[in-house]
Amino acid sequence: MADYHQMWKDLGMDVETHDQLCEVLPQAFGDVYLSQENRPEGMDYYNFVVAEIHGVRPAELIEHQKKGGKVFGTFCVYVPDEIVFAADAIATGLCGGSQFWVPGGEKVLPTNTCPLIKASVGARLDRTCPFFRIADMYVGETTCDGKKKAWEILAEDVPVHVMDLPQMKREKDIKAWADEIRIFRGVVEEMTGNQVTAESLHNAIVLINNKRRALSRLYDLRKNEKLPISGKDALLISQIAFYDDPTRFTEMTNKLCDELDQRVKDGVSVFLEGTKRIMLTGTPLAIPNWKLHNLIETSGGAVVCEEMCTGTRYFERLVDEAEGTVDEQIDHLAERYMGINCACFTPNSARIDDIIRLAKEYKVDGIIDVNLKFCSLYDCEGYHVEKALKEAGIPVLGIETDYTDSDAQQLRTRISAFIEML
Ligand code: BJ8
Repeated sequence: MADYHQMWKDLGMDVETHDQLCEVLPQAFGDVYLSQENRPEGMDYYNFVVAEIHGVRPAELIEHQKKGGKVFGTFCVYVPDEIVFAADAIATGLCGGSQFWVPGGEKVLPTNTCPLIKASVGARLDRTCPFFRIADMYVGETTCDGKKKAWEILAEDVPVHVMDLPQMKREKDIKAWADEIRIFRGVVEEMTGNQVTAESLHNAIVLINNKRRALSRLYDLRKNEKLPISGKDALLISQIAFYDDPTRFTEMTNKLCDELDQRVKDGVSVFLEGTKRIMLTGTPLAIPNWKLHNLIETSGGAVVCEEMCTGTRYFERLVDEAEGTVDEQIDHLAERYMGINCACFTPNSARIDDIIRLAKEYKVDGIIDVNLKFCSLYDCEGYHVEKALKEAGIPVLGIETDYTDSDAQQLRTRISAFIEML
């Protein structure tokens, strides 16, 4: 990796502590990713992105800022990137997926907060992630209680705008979300000094839809009997989608899909025949959380789909691309985004329907319902998920875990036993 120490210093980072992270990440990535056999050549791009994770993209964001541009950090798939890009700004995902940042979050949050929140707060307060330093403004949302309180803590250190996400999906709630997007537009326009116009918003909708199309193409390829790509690799691509340049990401993902199309034609699979097809459902797996995919794919299973925010919830369904006024297009955004099924909604039965549909589409043998420790939303919803799956005759295993490796052995035993009985 090139030397980015000066850039990190200029960002006010704790470079010494950050060096410790830089030391362990390549090893972890090598163990989990580079050890795989017969990986598609197109994965070279994503390997490069991870190898330079705190270098290349941060440098691009800083370049954008030097030209007067702004960067917005987001934490949830309900926040519409389109508004940000339409104002000539850049949106980047900020969710923390490493245990490295958790102790920093625990200094200000109760221990029994989910690791995703603790890691995100720790990455900011400990000054050990360039993305968290670069963002001019954080965009929070009122999804779960832990996040709501985390925004208040982060707001002491960085400008935060919170979007009030409704928790039901009645007509008035969709209208309310459209209003929140209108308020967000005003905030973004003020911060950037740029206008969101009908034309720029239309272009941004097409830009982000194209990213969704590429991801959807990638996931469709995982529906094949012979899997041209591992679940681990697909997860990595989903994670990178949150912060890479959308145009380049779309291009590289489509290029990879061309290679995978050829693999399908040639009958190439990265798994042995008879490998059990597993779908994951539940809380998101923020980068670099590769723990479960690694355990499953080294225990006789192949992950074929993630009904997660780092998965289908991120890209399914497009925003209507019909041209119109900014207001009309914002209504289209609200409709698309309110179609995401997060456990913070009640009722959330459409998520159960999604899970059953995806299980059929991806021909899964079994489902692992994953819950990040202390996420009571997904934990409670697990009751309905597991009940519906049992009724549908789809085997399910419920798992609760965090970012540490302390339960890896125990999880491996449970996952192996589950896969064996499929
Ligand atoms: S749309 S899943 S990205 S809120 S895991 S922080 S819910 S306590 S991340 Fe999420 Fe948006 Fe929903 Fe997706 Fe809270 Fe649960 Fe932690 Fe979570």
